[in-house]
Amino acid sequence: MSTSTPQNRFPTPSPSASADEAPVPGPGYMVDPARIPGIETILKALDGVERVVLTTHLNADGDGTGSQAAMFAFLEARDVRVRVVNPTPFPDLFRFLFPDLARDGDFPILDASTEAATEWCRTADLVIVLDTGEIPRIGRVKPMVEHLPHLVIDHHPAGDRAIEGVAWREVGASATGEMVHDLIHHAGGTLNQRAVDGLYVAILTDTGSFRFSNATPLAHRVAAELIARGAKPDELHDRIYGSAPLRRYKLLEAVLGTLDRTPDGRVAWMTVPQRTFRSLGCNAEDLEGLTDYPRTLEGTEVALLFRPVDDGVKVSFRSNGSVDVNRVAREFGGGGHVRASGALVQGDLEKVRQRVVAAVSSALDGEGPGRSGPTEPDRRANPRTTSLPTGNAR
Ligand SMILES: [Mn+2]
Repeated sequence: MSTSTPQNRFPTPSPSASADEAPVPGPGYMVDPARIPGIETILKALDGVERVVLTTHLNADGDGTGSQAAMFAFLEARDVRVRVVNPTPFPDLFRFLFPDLARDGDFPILDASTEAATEWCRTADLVIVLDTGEIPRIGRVKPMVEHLPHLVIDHHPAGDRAIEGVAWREVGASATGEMVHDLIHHAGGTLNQRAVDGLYVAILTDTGSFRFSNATPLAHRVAAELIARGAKPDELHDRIYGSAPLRRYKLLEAVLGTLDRTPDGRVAWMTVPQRTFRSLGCNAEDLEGLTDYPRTLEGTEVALLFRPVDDGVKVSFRSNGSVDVNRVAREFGGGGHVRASGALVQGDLEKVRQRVVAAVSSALDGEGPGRSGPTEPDRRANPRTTSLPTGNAR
């Protein structure tokens, strides 16, 4: 594979790395030529832009925030002023990817409910939407940026309510961060330590720590580049997965007690008891990885997690690939990926469970719309419950 671009270069390594462990140069990464037209569309749209809003989906995850951190660094280095305005509060876990000091009273992350966020959106030149391309997924940010041109950089299928504007979509990318890496690389842009860390976190979290089928050769290649540029795999993994609060294990104890499956064992599920969830003071991040238990049970083809909430039951779907759970979730007003989807379903828990298990079972039997063929194009398997569409379009 070769590329015609003369711009395949990285800037000098981050100044924040100490001299005795300065990153070594990467082995000469090449952006897939098939991605270059998409990248150039984005770069062209960024021409002359001075003020940008960066946003991502509801309940931002490591890919959304990591991609934001990298885009932030890239754009600021080009003298573009950037603010992050997300539809839900920026997760504490990923705040380290952004500068923590106010510069002239300006914080890079603005809470969408504030006047500062409204004002920034009002006066910006455009909005960049990362890691989703669907209108319902940007929640309250949508009306705030309606008047702006939209750029979408995303690795999800476009969906029924796609955001209009300039879009670069790569369904085969392991993470949006992988795409942002290629964009910055192709542009010969800046990758400072936070950008490198952000992109590594993006790929790390979206591949389930390189365990899932989207941990492609390219995902590893980009990760290798990022490590060569100063990302520390052990430190970043520990920062994200290495300090679970006690409530998480108390919740796991309660949830594991609900493990159940169909008689043939092909569909397995667990339920998050609402009372326990509340009394432990849990949040959506505490659900991280719970679907791994039914998913890794012997014989499981589709795993489900049910969580009653005030306005229905949130359902997470995980498939081993024999069923397209994106299509099954869409039957229930949700969506996501072929192997990992979500929906918010109206009704009481028992009825919802029966309907969803029945829909998944019939998809497995080849009767429902979710049956996928052996030439499955979408190899993704995003395990992050918190990152998934819920069908919650408020
Ligand atoms: Mn993603």
